[in-house]
Amino acid sequence: MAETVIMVTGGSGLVGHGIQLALEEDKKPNEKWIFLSSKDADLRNHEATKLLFEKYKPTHVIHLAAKVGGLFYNLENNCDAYKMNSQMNSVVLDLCKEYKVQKVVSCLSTCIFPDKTTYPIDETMIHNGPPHFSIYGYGYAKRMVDVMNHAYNEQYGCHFTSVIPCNIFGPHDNFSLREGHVIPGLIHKAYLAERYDQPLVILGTGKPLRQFIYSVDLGKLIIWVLREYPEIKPIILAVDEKDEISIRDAGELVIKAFGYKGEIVQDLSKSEGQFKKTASIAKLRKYLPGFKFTPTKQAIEETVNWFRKNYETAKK
Ligand code: NAP
Ligand code: GFB
Repeated sequence: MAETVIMVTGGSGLVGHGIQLALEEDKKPNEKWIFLSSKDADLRNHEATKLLFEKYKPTHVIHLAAKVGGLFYNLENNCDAYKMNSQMNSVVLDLCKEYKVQKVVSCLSTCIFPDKTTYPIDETMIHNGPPHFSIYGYGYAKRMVDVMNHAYNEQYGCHFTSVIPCNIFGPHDNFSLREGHVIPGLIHKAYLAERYDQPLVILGTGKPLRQFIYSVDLGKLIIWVLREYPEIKPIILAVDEKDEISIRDAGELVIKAFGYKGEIVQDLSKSEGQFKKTASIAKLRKYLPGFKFTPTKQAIEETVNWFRKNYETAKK
């Protein structure tokens, strides 16, 4: 059987490690997996990236690479977020077409849906109105991936598709207090609060709602999309709507996982971003009715343990 060569751009990040962890129990003999980081090439540079395609001749690509940040990064960097992500996406998809890659799975995000919307959000709603002001740069760059997927398929017959994850967390996350997402941010702050006996600050009221998916669960689902999902249209990969929790709930789970007994302070001076972006996984459930997600409490405990063990080398 011909070998399948799967090149994962952005493979050194949170989701890339989620896929690597998922593969530990699901490797196939004829699959060769290559996990890239920016050290292999800056994917905004067409020539440097072409050398990677020349070297690996991938039959499949999972395109994760992106300039990713939480609410506070995106609020201040909408222009850079648009520019860097749209450059990477154009270079990668064009080379996938040039090298006749059999299938490409790219990554969007539930934060790119219209801010003014009905709930639950579903895959048909991506382009129905502007995204939330806090992430329009990143949001439009991601939406153009869906547009390019359809255009490459229509004009050149390419099999390019995309997944739309909700908020993700897990080992190898970006724990930066300035640029990271909420769960790694709270884990990092709880670690410092415990170590230096200082209050744990939760930004905002804690009322906004989020669906949080464990990176290993997402890794399993992305592997399934690569191997089995037949459509060009995107598919939402999130936990069930009923498992949506508030930021405050997430904070409580982090504090419990640490056994933190200190003071918790709210900083109401900061923006809270989107109040909710509840996404439906009805389409995923049609394909995978029995898929089981790791309980959020257990996933946060595992991430806290990972962070404690890897504090010195964790991205922060
Ligand atoms: P991440 O941990 O920040 O990793 C980003 C990856 O992209 C890293 O491997 C990084 O390489 C690589 N990269 C960044 N700029 C690059 C460049 N110019 N050239 C080559 N590689 C570059 O991100 P993540 O959280 O795993 O996100 C993976 C995908 O999921 C992204 O497309 C993101 O938009 C999407 N997503 C993330 C979330 C979330 O909550 N985290 C939610 C929804 C969707 P280095 O390691 O060398 O920097
Ligand atoms: O994960 P996050 O930064 O981004 O979550 P989004 C922001 C929410 O968590 C806001 C609250 O309601 C914040 O007020 N929050 C509380 C905190 N404490 C903290 C903290 O210490 N750090 C952070 N960051 N937030 C992201 C997009 O939006 O959604 C990304 O910016 C990505 O591009 C992701 O697509 C899925 O969930 O608001």
